Amino acid sequence: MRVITLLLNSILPGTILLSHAFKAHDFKTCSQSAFCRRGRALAQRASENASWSSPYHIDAETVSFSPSQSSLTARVTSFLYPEIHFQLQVDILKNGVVRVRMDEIGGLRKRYDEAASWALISEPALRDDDLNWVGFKKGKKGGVVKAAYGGVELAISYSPLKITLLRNGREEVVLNGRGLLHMEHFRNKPNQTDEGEERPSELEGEGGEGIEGTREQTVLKEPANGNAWFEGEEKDGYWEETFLSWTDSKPKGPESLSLDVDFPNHGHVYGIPQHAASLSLPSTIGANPHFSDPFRLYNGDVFEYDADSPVSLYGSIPLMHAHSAESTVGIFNALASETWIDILGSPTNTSIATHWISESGILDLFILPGPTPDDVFAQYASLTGTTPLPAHFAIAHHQCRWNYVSSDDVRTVSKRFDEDDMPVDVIWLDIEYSEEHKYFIWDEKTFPDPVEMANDVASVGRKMVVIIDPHLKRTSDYPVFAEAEAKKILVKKANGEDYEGWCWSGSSAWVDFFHPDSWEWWHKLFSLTGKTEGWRWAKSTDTIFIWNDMNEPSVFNGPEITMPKDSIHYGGWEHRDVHNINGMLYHNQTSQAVMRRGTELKRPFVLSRSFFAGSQRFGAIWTGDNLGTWEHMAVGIPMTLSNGIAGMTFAGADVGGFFGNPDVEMLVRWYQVGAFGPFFRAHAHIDTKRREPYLYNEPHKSMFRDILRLRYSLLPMWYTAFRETSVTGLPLLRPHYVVFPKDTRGFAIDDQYYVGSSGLLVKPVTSPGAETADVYLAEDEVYYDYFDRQVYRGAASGTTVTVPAPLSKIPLLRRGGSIISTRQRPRRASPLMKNDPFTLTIALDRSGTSAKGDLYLDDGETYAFEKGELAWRGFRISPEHNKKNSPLVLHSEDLVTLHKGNDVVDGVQIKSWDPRNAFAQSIARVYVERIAVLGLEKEPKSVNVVGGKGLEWTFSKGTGAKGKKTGVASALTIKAPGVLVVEDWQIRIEL
Ligand code: NBV
Repeated sequence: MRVITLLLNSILPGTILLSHAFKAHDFKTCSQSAFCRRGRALAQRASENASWSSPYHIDAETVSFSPSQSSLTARVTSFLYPEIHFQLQVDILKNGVVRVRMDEIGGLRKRYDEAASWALISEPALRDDDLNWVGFKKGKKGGVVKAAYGGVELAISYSPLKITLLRNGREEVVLNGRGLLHMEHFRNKPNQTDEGEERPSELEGEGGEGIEGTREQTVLKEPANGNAWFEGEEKDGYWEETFLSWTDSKPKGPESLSLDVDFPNHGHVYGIPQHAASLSLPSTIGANPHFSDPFRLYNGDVFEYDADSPVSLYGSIPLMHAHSAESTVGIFNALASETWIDILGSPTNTSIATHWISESGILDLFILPGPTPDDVFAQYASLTGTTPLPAHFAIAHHQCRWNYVSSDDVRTVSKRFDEDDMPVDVIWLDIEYSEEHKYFIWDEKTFPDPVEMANDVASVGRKMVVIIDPHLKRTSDYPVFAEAEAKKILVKKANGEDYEGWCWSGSSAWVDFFHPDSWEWWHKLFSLTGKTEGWRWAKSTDTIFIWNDMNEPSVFNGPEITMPKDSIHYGGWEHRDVHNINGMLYHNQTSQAVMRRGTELKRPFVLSRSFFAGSQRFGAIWTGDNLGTWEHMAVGIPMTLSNGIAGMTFAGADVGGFFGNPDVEMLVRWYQVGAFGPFFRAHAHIDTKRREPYLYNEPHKSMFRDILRLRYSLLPMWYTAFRETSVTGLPLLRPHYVVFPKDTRGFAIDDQYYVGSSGLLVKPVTSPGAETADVYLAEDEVYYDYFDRQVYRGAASGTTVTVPAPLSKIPLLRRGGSIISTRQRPRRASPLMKNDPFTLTIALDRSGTSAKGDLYLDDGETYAFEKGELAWRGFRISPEHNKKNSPLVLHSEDLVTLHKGNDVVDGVQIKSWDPRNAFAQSIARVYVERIAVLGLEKEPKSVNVVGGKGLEWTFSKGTGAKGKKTGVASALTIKAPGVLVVEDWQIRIEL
């Protein structure tokens, strides 16, 4: 903190110093946010009024259907304001997803309606061409329409308006069942506010540039019977509100949206990241003092956040899963404005009521019908996309610090890793590389030779990541600012002038990435070809990748450390409408810039702090400024799991904690957590002691080395898992409810997880002094300790086993039935492993005879894989025949050929698949150096390559996989089997 204050002192003039900055009280609670107060008060009135009924109803004569009956439109009116109408549209999409949209018709102004267009990969298609389609039909008695499809039924009741998704007659999702729907219509501002304050008349009726379809300004009559029972007595914060020293002018007046979304038959909800909270989300109404406020989604730079709280952090994804043993369903509420979500679980834990309150925007909600978690992932991925296959180095080990202070410091860090035989792929540079925080511009005093530095780092296969923050120092000698100003692409203040705020660079401006003119220009800055006009980052190389921090955006002297809500973006939209998307657009454009900067398209790597639904398409995120405490280490796991639930699976927390000086025990454990997370980066605040792993003494130094080497040996597994998520949208880290959706005992488990489909079950230790760890096994299957082959047996009803976990060891089990490919040669950086041989480890399942796994490989940096330049191998062991003591045969197969017949294999465009493609040929000599088979019942009689030679092997006696046995598993080790990884072969084990 001291250093931050010093830094701030040096960049900010005198007394505006942020004595108030970076504290919990800098951020609003619901009671400090007028629309949230209004929304919660509405819910309160509803709960206290037994005869409460939603005033919103469908005007029956306006109901119409699309020709295919997959889309319904209708006019909705509230009894309270008969002159105001809303257009409702309910679409049933191709994959069974239901989209519900509602907007005011001909309102005085226009509600923001573009959030979904930024989040979605494309406009989703209607279920038009489905032959078995039974579309919307009016109910016999009227007053309800129904559509039945794919095992579910959608029922829309007219009055009050209610939308229900049913499965086998059971209610799965109910919208407006409790009557909390309220789309505050646009109104005329009275000349005087309730507080008696005069308002400038020119703000009245402003909708912003280019917004069409506004209604004549009519003065609405108050309903005769009064609306106070519904809207409340007070016009609370309709036209203006003040928080600390900031006043938010609200030229559009009240326009909030409230909706209850209930899950009458689901006891757990997950998702809506990012919060430091458990995976299974707690109730926000009730006794828990940490969760007395609703979960908030409002991207913010939250300093030293609490490890157990509904406070909004850096990113927002309005995606929620609801889960029970019977089904999983999802909700994607495509809103980009500040949003609060109350959650109320029933005392019996069998139903959950949620209430979503957003400041602005149209209703645009997607119901994902499931019924399995995997289905919900696929449905969400079909809307917002998946994490593309990253550049291979990005999944390796990253070393960061605020700051490596000079190019020689960088060289030394890289060298020190080598001297201690610790692998690392990326050295990062934080903001101090730049001259006066003018990003892109190297501080020549400390970084006189950036290109040579990057090349030196690259000489051992390493990359660099350099930070580019979005605040631009407002000085004409900074070409990035000068060009942006000249192009008129900066965010504006409410009065139309360029917005100015304070950040690291002092007085700063922000590019409006909603402005299409900013896109090509931003890409050009990164060009390495020199074939562009204007300024570009010439002092860069293609081994330098990018980190986008502070893109919520963080503004030191702004309300809640961000931009005022009445700032104006392209199209005249207010910042309040688009706040949660802002960071994603920056991430998107940087990612495209990096992808296109050379002569050939290359996979980009851009880390972003802020994110929204769809951000997974643009790179990785991290969980921001955590603390070096056990508590923060622990909560990083459910946070990463929650991000994965919401599609943002390429995520991780700062290893070691950003703030503070973790002791060595904590740091070793944190590396273990990081090594089993998708994004694995050590990072530390400028005020902390250096803590690179080579700085420690034995025995800890070896522990760090071992865990880093373990990560590297498992990179083939991680890359294969990334391939899978890039195709399916399934998260890389899978919590229990995802893997065992019917096992109620696992629904709240969030401190252990499976990695992809590899069968690895991880239970990181996150408390001091541990010698053992309890691991929950949800199934009747054999599990093997990764390191010593100790056998643990699960039970169909679930059971907990105790696994030794001394400091040197992360509790890590292999699920019986899995085959994992590793590379065991220690290297300095992952590109140097390209031609290394593989080890296959086969963990036989409880039958003692079967297991399978896959291995995906490609060049790791280009898009040639989309044209079939790849190898996707399947390994499978099974008995040769059904008789007792049958030999076991291990098959190596080409999975693309097995999937052939489709032009597209799992999303990979393969026109005419050639297993001998150029990439496969480039690794044609890469061989399998060892095969281990765990859990054989007895020593083999012989082992040979089918059609080839007999092989050398050793057998270590031990427990077989069959039956309820414990002890150390038997292990057959086949050394140098002489088989090639990209070829088909079979190995026969005679028993
Ligand atoms: O750029 C400095 C830091 C960075 O190290 C950290 O990872 C970000 O989350 N940045 C925030 C700004 C200042 C934090 C106090």
